[in-house]
Amino acid sequence: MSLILHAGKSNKNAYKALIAAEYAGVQVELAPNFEMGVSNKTPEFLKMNPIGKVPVLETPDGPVFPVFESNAIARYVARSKDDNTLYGSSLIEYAQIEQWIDFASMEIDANITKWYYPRAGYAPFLPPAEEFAITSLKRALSALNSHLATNTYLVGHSVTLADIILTCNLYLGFAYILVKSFTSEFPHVERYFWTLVNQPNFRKIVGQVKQAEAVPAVQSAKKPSQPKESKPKAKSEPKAVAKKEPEPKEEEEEVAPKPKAKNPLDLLPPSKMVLDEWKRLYSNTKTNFREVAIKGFWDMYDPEGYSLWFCDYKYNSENTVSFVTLNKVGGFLQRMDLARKYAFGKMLVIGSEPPFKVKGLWLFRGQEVPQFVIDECYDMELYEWTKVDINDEAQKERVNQMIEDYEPFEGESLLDAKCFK
Ligand SMILES: N[C@@H](CCC(=O)N[C@@H](CS)C(=O)NCC(=O)O)C(=O)O
Repeated sequence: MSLILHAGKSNKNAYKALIAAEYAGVQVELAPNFEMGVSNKTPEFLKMNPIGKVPVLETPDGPVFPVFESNAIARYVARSKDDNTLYGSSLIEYAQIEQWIDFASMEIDANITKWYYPRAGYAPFLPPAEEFAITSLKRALSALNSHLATNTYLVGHSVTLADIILTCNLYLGFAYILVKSFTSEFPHVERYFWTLVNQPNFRKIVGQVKQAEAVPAVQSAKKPSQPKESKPKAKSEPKAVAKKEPEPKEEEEEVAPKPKAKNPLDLLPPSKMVLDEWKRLYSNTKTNFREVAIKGFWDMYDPEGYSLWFCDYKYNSENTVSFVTLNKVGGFLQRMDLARKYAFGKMLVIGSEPPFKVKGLWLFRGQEVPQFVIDECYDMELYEWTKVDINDEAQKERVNQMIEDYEPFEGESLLDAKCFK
């Protein structure tokens, strides 16, 4: 039997329970026909949550035993099945998960909403209060960034309830107010956020997330949400602290969709090199790699239609834990999915002991690292990019060795070699 969750479809607080349900294998359904401002003001709803806020969960014990407050709901969902690791596997992990849940709520969510809600018109705008919220948020993100430099997840080696709650809170920020120039100060938080929101269990609930392109301009405070019948715009008085569920997706839908622009790389003069042919040759060559694949690569290579690039991770000294380093590279390749039609890449994780070096080779359509990749994939700025001079035999040999996973590479063994094709 499904648990019923009362909330709108784009409520980040409801996402917490819905994502936890995916991980825990619990069935949770959104109440049908829920309408924000109407459904949560009925007498039946107010019996479940007297403050009239969402989300609220109906439990199998009936409407007399509902649960409100999104963290409590997510905890209930996570604990309604025993055989999952959302709460870790020891008392100390449990305590740390609770610690990060509080941190996510009090230090991250509270400061993001203190910054965003006044700008969106859900609370009064006071410049010194905004300044304090931003300073406090930066302080929290900086601590989080340091923790994530050596940890893939907040606690242990897999997703826990703390990651779910923190990511949902960060989602509101990334989607509506935390622009790239703000988040780039916290590269490990960026890597963590994009890796988690792209996990299938998150993606299924949240969909594809796009980072805010601008900090919203200040709006005048909106009126409180009212049942539709009362025609709130005509009759109700504006109330300074009126708070309404931000329903971003619905807001977005009001804007007419822009026609999809053609990728500028599709407008380049045709190339004799067919990327898929090279990818096939690479995948199908099992023996005599030098003679077959590498030779085939240079026979196909079109230096006018394509360019080759070395990349070098800028923060190798932080690569102190092997699986965190491997996850970092894996996440990068996942995020490069948008460039599959235009790129081929090899990423080497080098060294037999920490700190590991991450170096790569990329083949891109065109003569530059494509701008849409720089714009969309934040990992790009974590690397130093150098165009390969194919007239330099030493550089050409380095290309060959990277394609081939040659060992020892620059005198060191390889921990791993990942291919993007
Ligand atoms: N601390 C609560 C916050 C709930 C909350 O603020 N809900 C908003 C939507 S995100 C709401 O229902 N607003 C309607 C109102 O204020 O009347 C939780 O985590 O569940």
